[in-house]
Amino acid sequence: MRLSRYFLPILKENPKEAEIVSHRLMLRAGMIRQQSAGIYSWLPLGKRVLDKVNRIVREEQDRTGAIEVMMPTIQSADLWMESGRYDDYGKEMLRIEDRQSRPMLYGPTNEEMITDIFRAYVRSYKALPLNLYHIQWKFRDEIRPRFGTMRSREFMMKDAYSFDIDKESAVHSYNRMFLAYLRTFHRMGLKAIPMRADTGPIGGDLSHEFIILAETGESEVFCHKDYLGFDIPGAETDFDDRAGLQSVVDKWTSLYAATSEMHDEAAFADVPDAARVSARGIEVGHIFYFGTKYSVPMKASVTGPDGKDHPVHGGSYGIGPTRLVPAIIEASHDEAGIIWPDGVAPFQVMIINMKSGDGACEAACDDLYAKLTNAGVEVLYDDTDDRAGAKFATADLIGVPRQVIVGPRGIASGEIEIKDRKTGERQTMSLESAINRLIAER
Ligand code: P5A
Repeated sequence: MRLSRYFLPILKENPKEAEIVSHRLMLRAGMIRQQSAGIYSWLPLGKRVLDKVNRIVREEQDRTGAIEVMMPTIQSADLWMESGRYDDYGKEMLRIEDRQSRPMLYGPTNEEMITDIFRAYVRSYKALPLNLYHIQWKFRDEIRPRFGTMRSREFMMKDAYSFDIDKESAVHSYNRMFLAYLRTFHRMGLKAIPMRADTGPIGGDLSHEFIILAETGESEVFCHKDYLGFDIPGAETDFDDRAGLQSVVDKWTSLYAATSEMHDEAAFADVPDAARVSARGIEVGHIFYFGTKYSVPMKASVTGPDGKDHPVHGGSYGIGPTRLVPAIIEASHDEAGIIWPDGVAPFQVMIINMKSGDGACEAACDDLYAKLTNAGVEVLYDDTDDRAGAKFATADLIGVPRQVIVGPRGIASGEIEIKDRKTGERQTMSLESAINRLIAER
């Protein structure tokens, strides 16, 4: 992408409304625009990052055997009356009426709808286990939307729903998601700690929130420091291996970790002084096992091996992609701007032409741009006529991992510089070795 033809509305000034660094940087880097309280448009740079986040989420869901569907954002209130949650949900639910005065709502979550889909088609235990997920917008009329897309009213959620014949297999489905979440957040460069959590309006008694430690986090959390060094399950994990998965979950739940609602002072006091972490955190995922809470009132049952009817055991599993983007920035930035981890970077390489109008520089940049793009590298080429200083500032602000700096002095001897955004390290090399290296690193 040539910057001169792109849409990157960078802000020079710090926006006053932004209280935390991720919100400030997302606005300054032209990633999002607020349309009304807690409702945002995603501009091109933000959209690219959001797509990368969703790609990782999708790959890790698929790896466990979960299957992607797409449910609508607007739901009929009837389903919610069946489950009994229509009245419980309160003011957070945006209720609407269609032209026939039928009560509708903008979905804050989809347990009812997926249960309706399940009961329409599945009759036998032989179709189980089943886990269906989608990545879709949700609306919750939060009292205090704040921090940009971190807590918004309209937000994106990956929500998965599992169906099993009994509690034992439902716990295995829960464990599959538990491991998938560890892998998902790790691939985004985050250290997420599963913590025992309250189940709120979703229900059930087994639940973990996945929390990123961050000073600007909204929740108060307490955990053992060793979690920060635990190994992440590999891509070769066998998601059908019940005992194997259980042992990973046992390890990841063996030490103290709880959100403030579930905090137990006495148990925390048993954690050795030096290992006690009491901090703030951002909830990026939340998983629930709720048994037959929806299947009983909504009559979602299957015939078991015994020939009898069994209400299915369910769980639901949420990740917030539009919250993850600012969470990643909270964890990875410096004074100059964002530092994207490779897996979610909007572009892999940014080419900076230090002297626009200089024939040799332009020829070298065009050559680099064409060769890298043709090899499938995602490149943003700053071909504008801004001065070098402004280009450097933009590159640092938007945080593309590798900057290729092309200037007249270097080019005279066929050389360019590669700067690593994270470490600030610069290396001089020939145009050709730069191309080879950047293609190899793709
Ligand atoms: C689980 C999937 C649920 O709704 N039902 C379907 C269950 N869980 S949850 O904890 O309420 O939300 C799941 C994740 O969605 C993100 N999230 C938000 N992101 C931005 N703004 C919000 N207002 C918001 N509310 C929830 C979080 O990442 C949360 O873990």
